[in-house]
Amino acid sequence: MITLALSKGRIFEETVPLLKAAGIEVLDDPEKSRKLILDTNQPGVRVLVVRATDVPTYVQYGGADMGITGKDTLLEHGSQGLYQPLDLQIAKCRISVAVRADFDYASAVKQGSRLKVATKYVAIAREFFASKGVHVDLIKLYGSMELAPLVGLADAIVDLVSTGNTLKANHLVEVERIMDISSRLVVNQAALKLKQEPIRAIIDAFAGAVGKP
Ligand code: PRT
Ligand code: MG
Repeated sequence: MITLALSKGRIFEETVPLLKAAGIEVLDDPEKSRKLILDTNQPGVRVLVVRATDVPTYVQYGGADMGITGKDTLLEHGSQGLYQPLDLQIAKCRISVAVRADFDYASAVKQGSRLKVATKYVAIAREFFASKGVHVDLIKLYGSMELAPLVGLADAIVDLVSTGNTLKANHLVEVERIMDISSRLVVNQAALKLKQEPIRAIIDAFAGAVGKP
């Protein structure tokens, strides 16, 4: 049995065509079903529905043989024990610094001001600002980072941006692009040895389908 950990929403939706290329069809819709273990048309393959941030943990500890997760999540979680054979080029976005449109970020940085930064990505933010030599107080949030600068909780946020519409709707502007993000296939190292043949077949099928509509 091969167990694949996926999160609902954009990653699941963008993984469906890759699974199809591997001859795998998920039999339930995770948005409609309350099941957390989904059967597929292949008796030897099942899908676990987990929170996006939990995918690396399931794969690392062998609760799943493989999973699909954003580079943001991997960098924040760490990738110990995870084999990363493929960038799947799905769920693309970037991780950026954004501030209120009326906040002069460039001057604050130039003057060496201490910045209050709200983010779910404290490791990525800490490393980025350290590399720039900017002193920051990091405030950990679990969602809706865009709200923090609007109510004075923070001067800046570090968050994912894709269309930019969420920033715009909240009168925020992107002032730095930290890095481009896409989702990766991650595989449990022990599973790769024990179930080499079926796992290799899935990796190869995904590799052949990457970037194809
Ligand atoms: O939503 P939930 O709290 O359950 O978990 P999650 O946010 O971790 O999961 P999910 O499914 O929302 O995101 C999973 C992965 O998709 C992320 O880890 C990224 O790798 C990737 N991804 C790609 C994105 C986006 N694009 C994205 N735009 N994840 C989140 N967003 C959010 C962003 O945080 C911001 O609030 O969408 C908003 C901005 O979108 P635009 O289009 O308005 O710029
Ligand atoms: Mg989300």
